[in-house]
Amino acid sequence: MASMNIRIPTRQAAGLLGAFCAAFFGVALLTTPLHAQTHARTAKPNFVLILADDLGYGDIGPFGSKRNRTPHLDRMAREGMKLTSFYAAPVCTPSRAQILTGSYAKRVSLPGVLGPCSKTGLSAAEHTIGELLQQQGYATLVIGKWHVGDDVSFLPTRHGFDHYFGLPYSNDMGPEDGQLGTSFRPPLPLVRDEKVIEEVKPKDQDNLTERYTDEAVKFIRAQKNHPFFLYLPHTAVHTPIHPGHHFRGRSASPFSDWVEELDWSVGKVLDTLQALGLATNTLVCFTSDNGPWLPKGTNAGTAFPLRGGKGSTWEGGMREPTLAWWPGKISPGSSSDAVAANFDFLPTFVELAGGVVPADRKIDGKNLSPVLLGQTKDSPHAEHFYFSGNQLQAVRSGPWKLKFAGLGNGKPPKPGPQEPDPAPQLFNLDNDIGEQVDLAARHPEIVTRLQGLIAGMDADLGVKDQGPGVRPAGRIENPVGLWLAGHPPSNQPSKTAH
Ligand SMILES: [Ca+2]
Repeated sequence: MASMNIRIPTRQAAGLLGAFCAAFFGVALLTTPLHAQTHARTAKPNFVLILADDLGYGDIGPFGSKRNRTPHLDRMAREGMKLTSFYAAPVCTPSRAQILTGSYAKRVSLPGVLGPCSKTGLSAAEHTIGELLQQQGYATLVIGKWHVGDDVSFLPTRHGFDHYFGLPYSNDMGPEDGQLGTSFRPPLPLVRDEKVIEEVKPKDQDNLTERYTDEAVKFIRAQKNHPFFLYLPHTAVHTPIHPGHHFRGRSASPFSDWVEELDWSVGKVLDTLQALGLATNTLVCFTSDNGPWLPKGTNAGTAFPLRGGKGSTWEGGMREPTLAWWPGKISPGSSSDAVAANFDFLPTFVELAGGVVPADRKIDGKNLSPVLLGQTKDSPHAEHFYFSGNQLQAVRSGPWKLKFAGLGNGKPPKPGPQEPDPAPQLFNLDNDIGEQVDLAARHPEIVTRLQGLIAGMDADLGVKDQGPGVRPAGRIENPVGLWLAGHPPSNQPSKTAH
């Protein structure tokens, strides 16, 4: 595989700034001992965020899986912290939008799954996690599934990442797979930075996890003396299921094989950090983008003991198996049930890097580092909201969850007039993590309090219309799809591509 050519324009700019500062503060630098300068340069922690796709709450050993062998994730939990009330969005695109912007997907107008040649994508006006860490002098790389827009203007290199390598959207969005009906589907593109370098055929998908992992290891080695942020959103374990040949057939099912390969990949990252002496200066987080895609049967994971799966606002759709590892900083074998969410990565990483999240717009994320570092057991969130697309369907405050829409186990609504939703249901998640016992009639005062929280969110982001807190997505009228130069697909972008 070709080695990565590191091109880092922001650091050239940082170099110019550094030269200016050195001239201006030259006397101070000359009087500072060299070892102190070196320490100041290396003190910023590195960040690695590993995201699985469609992996369920019960799919890894630390969260109770007996089906999938995950020794490396087991080790990550043993040496780090398990986050047991950590939330994503119910599907791919909004979940990634939350990670990148630190905000609810509805707030940044990316509530639904984007297809190839999408007219919408991540707005250039957002301060992404990559952009904010670049400003702190970090080298930034995305490897894997981006999925917040595939026009070049929406790609990672335009949103705060020095480089990109990966399949930019779901692995079932190529011509071989029928998930998107008749909408436009070019061959699956493998992209480096802003160029398609290969068409990914089904058999090529078998190699993706290994290739992503090789790129990750190379990047970490190349940046060992420089602060870095590696965002590694795997294609695994989204259908179609494609474990690598070293893993295929080694467990009970292809799905389990792929989980085990994903686990191997995590181990490679951890081992590389330790071999380079970077472990004590690197925060590694592992989570999933949404719950298991249950209708896929044996090709789906499990959210057990949670109710529901991908697409739903039951816990199984949005609560993810999450681990945080930072030897010497995060207490080994610890666990936190504090409510947290994937939009917390942005403020957490930026503040740990010594930066400040810009206050020119509302973001929903909070700095989780006091929880991770054992300074508090309390969640920074007084409440958490569950959206399905643009519809608010539930709210959680402490142990209490009020679910007032989407009560049909997450199945998509049938066309035509909809039946009115049944009465809101209230669950105590501390005692009833599987959302089986409706306590609404027993605790009307709690229902009323939670309904007040819903009213507050409705006033912010709106119900049917967009509220004042909604910011527009990026939009491009004539998106250029991703395909090999000189090899446009035979079918052209459809006017219905959204
Ligand atoms: Ca997903």
